[in-house]
Amino acid sequence: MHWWFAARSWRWLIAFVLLALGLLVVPLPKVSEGATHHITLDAKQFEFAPGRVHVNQGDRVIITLTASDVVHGFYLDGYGLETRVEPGVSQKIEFVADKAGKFRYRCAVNCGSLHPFMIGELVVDSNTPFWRAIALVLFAVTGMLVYLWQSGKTSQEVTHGTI
Ligand SMILES: [Cu+2]
Repeated sequence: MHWWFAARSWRWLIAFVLLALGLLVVPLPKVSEGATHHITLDAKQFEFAPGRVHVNQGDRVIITLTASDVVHGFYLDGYGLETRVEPGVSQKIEFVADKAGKFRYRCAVNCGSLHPFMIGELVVDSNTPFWRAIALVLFAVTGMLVYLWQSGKTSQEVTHGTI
């Protein structure tokens, strides 16, 4: 076995072990750990009440949609959820807010002159805990140091080899 092959596989082995450790230390976000939000959303000409809904990423959201005057609709951007609600007959929409960001919900049934302005906003806060970010940074720095250390060693070996 050539020396360079040994050096390379050694480096790959370290990279692999670090990656495995990193995956152990940094667990993937669990969708099931979120809270459940029951939200009653009333649609009327020409607004939703509440006009803004705030949840955390991974939360289960159960929206009870009502219409207090005419037939309205509900369409949630980003999640592609859609329903139609008639006065007196409430509708349930249930989903897990797994995407972080701001998503507009809008009326999906033409309910009158100001229908295009019937827009609300769902805010989904990212729930990456602080320690998880720290672990990621430590993992990256350790990996970089090991890499630099290994490449320094290899260049020394190269120098020795050419002499
Ligand atoms: Cu409408």
